[in-house]
Amino acid sequence: MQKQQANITDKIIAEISELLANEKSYQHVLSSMCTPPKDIIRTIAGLFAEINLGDPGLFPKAVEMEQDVLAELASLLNAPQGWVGTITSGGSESNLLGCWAARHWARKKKKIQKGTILLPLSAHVSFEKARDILDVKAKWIGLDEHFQMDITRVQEAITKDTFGIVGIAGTTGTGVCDNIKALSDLAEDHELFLHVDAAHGGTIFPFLSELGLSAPSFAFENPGVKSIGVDTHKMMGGLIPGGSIIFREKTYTEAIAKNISYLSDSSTQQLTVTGTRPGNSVIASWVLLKKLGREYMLERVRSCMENTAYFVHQLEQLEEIKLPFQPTINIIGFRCTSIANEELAMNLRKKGWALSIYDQWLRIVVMPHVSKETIDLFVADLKKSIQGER
Ligand code: 0PR
Repeated sequence: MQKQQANITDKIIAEISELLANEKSYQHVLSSMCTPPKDIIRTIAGLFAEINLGDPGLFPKAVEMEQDVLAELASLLNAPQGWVGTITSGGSESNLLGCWAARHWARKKKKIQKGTILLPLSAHVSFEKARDILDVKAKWIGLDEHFQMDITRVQEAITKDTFGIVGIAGTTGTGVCDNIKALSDLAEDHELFLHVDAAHGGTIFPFLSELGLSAPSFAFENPGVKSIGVDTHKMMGGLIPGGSIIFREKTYTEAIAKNISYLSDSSTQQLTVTGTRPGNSVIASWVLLKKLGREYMLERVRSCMENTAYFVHQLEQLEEIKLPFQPTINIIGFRCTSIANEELAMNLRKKGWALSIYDQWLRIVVMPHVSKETIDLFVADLKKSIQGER
């Protein structure tokens, strides 16, 4: 009977493997902020699949593990005593929660019902969703020559209708960190809620100075910052879905926090949009942050930064290739002087590469799966594409 069961399992897995055979393995993926998990994380995904953090009373130890993970993240973000947070489904949910908190705070504190939030043009699309869901107004601010939200333009855009600012620590397109200190000063001066989207950069910037690289100040050491989102399913290598949001103090979660009277522990509050939440993702983050710890993250960031420098060096050898910015983290942009971006991208896609097309450049994210060998293979194909080989 057991043998029969094993045979059925093997058969189904073989069938799925065949179905997905043509899905991209990460080998040629240069467009993703996700990366294949370590074996221990894969094992955890299966072993703890039934743990649901949406019903904390059933899984009190897992709830403690969530708090442990949040405490590790809060410490990376220099969160002051009194912070509160939650694990989310990723950057989009964290951004929605940050904007939701800001809207509520503005209604209460500033009596602004339907105000405006200022965002950099580099903001992730999740903020457009947040604007629509929350029914607020958004004003997009242009970038300066460093691809940062232009501080002068932010200053000029602030009116009595403005209730919040969003700064990005590691933009999706360039990896640049906005000038959070200047945004924080403006937020303090004009009494605005500043949310920082550190979905990608939040697990990179805290390690750069130890690696001898320049590290911007992006977190709670800036007093205007009221909430920060950091993903666990990006650079950290946690399970999908996994993100987080940390608030400076509990008051900012007033609108979001919900007690659910019929749950097995009705004293705990949900701070998320989602109800049922995957415990295995939180346990995976717990292993990465508590068991593998700082050494693991440092090594991960170090090797991605080293490979980014190697990648940049290889690209700079090609006369037709121009880099619109020098990478500050593991995100590279490039364009070709002789071929339009779309055509070049299509050409490379035909050769099996996945990379992202932006208005003025093609984007590569140098995640842990992007090895030097992969970079060499890609650069060889890029050379062929430039030389006109289809
Ligand atoms: N904030 C920033 C700065 C982001 O870059 C992203 C996603 C988000 C928020 C939203 O995060 P979630 O996707 O977790 O909700 N950035 C990547 C992007 O849009 C997400 C991604 C990941 C896309 C893997 C493709 C892919 O293969 O480019």
